[in-house]
Amino acid sequence: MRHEDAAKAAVRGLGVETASWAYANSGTRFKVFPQPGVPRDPYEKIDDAAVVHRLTGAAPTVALHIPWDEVDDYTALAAHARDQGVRIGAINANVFQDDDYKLGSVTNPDPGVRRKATDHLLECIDIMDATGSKDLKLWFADGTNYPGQDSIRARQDRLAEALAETYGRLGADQRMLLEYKLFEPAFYSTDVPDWGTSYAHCLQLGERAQVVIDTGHHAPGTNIEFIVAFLLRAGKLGGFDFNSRFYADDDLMVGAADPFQLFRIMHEIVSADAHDPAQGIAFMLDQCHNIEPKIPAIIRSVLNVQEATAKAALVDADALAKAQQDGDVLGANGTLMDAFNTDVRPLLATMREDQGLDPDPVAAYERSGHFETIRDQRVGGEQAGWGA
Ligand code: LRH
Ligand code: MN
Ligand code: MN
Repeated sequence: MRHEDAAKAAVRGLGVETASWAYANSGTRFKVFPQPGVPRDPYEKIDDAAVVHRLTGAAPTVALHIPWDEVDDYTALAAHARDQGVRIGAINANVFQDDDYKLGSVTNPDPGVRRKATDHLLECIDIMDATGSKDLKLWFADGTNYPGQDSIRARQDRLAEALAETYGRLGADQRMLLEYKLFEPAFYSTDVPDWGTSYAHCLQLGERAQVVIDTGHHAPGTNIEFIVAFLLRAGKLGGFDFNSRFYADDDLMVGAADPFQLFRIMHEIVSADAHDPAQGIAFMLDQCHNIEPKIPAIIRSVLNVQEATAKAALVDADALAKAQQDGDVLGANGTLMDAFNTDVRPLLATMREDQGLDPDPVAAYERSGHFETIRDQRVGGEQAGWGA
């Protein structure tokens, strides 16, 4: 297969999961700027996700966050998604916005609070059963602010206990995806601060526990593609929360701040054939669109992932392997850079035309009149519950 055909094939198979909360109003702790036309309930968030999928052909699933997306009937919500042409993706558990969780959720020193938190994780598995979701995504805000505030070791024991109980409740075809984050909201110690901690817990839990890499959750300068390569080799990479950052957990559009980093990540993925959907890696977006219009920003983000994937698939693998084997440092690096520096937009435009899509999904959205419709129909849209 020609490199260009291989690139198109790699991109065509890739599904990017969008996040329900990205369609709702969000902001920083300083201010939320409400936007016209944002969804008023989870049903409308799914409607927006379906618009993104219709225009890109590449966003077939949408992640929920519970209780932000709480509804009476999850079977009905999943049916609504199906009617709109999308499916429910990961169920994200939220154990970080209740007064009881001031000192932590599953690692709280109070066994009653730990019970409440673990019960919420179990409830999220009920929602997976009702919606057909295969992934339980866990991120814990747990940690401490002051040295001596709590026992770091005891908190690890409590975490392991809650994870084991939750893992035991998973169905045979369901996974637990454990996300880590360097710091925030805890500032002194975080209970799952890095991939090593997540990996160690997942290893102990079993095959269906895997690590999620949120690209915004690392110290500046961290080599994320190394983490990708390591976890892939160990069979422990469950997926990504894609976004980009300049300083901390900025949650900006993936590929906006550092498209080269996204390319390097996708190079590790493509060179291990892990973009093949059969490998089960979840390519999710975890972003907030605080000042830019949300649906076009999410479309742009999907395209950014596609562009990085196409470039990664254009890497001349034979030439790279030969240069590496020969110790040709400049040749190897040049092979990678040739692919990165290729403008893949024309290739992706023709791929979309072959798929019966508009070659420019952002422009197609602007022309569609969808924004004007939701602006007029939806009054009083929801806040994501994030950064309020
Ligand atoms: C935490 C996080 C996690 C949450 C989401 C809203 O910073 O990345 O994935 O579920 O943000
Ligand atoms: Mn995340
Ligand atoms: Mn985050």
